[in-house]
Amino acid sequence: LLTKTPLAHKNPSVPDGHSSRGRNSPPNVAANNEWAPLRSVIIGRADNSCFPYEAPHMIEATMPARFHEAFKPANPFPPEIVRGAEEELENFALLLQSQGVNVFRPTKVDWLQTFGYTGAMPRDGLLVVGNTIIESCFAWKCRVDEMANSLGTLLSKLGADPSVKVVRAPRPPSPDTLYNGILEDPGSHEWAINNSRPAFDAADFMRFGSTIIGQLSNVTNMKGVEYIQHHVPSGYKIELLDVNDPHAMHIDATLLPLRQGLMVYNPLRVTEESLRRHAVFKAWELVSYPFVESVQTVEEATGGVPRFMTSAWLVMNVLVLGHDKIVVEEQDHEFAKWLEGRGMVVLKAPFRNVHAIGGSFHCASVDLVRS
Ligand code: DAV
Repeated sequence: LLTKTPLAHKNPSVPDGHSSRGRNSPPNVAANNEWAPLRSVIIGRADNSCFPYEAPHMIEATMPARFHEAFKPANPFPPEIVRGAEEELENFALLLQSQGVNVFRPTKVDWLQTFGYTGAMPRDGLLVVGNTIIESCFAWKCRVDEMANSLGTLLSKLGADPSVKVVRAPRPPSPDTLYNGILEDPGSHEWAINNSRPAFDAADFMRFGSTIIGQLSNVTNMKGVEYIQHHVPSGYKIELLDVNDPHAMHIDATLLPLRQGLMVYNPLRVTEESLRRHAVFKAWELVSYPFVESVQTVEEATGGVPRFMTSAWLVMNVLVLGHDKIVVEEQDHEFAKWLEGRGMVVLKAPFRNVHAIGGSFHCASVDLVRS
């Protein structure tokens, strides 16, 4: 007997890695650290990326000075960079698939049309804690619809699983008062936003089991921290790290946990003493990034591809696959060698064009399942 099964409507840009859960099937969302074996991940998409457009004081606070004039409305990144970045992301996705990781990709979006920025940096927009996905309450106006446009279909699919909780961001109030005046925090930093509504980028937070280490920044305020604390599953607690960086935006070029008990940190931004104040690091080995000198000069070693949006500390923005495996940019030889000396297995991939658009392997991914 032949039964006709209707084919589910599929978005061709999102591989169908998601299946409805049976009793013993693996979870669709479950991750509470940065180093357990990666099983399922979102890898960003670079197509049609445009320079973000924000208030001048925000661009001044967060973006490299020599590129400020590029941050204007309807200004696509150079086409050869976007093409190169999309190839690199595709290659990165295939590399992860070859390692047995289930990979999802965002929907292709015309960011020029939507006055948006990119689909290449999903880490900024989604914080996965346990079975819960929290969408960022973006400070940047050009990013408010980024998750809906690029990952809305996937979020709806994942949210249909009763074991998964998806917390979509509320619309910012109108008018949005976030940029009216600056916020002074007790650490006497001055930030480009105030505390008038919750604002955060997920990339200002890193998971260390039940402790989530975060930072206040030019895109993350105290109301944002309280919002996340309210939505994480019970038992998880956010602690704010004292970070010395007036340009702060995202913590993932500041901290790099390699495995349980071993973390590399950026010595220009945090001290071992400030890290030790957090009980979660009590038994950890904390290693200052070993090549500070070469980071200062790496700008010349990017093969001529400009880094429009980040510092050279992007070298630390790498993805740990678990079992001591790590993906590192293929030209970062010195760091790769050092990691191997610490017992890591280094997989190399080209990513210089993605760097130009605003991040490296950690920024370009969102782990959905680590087990
Ligand atoms: O240069 O520290 C790296 C992370 C961007 N999402 C920096 C920022």
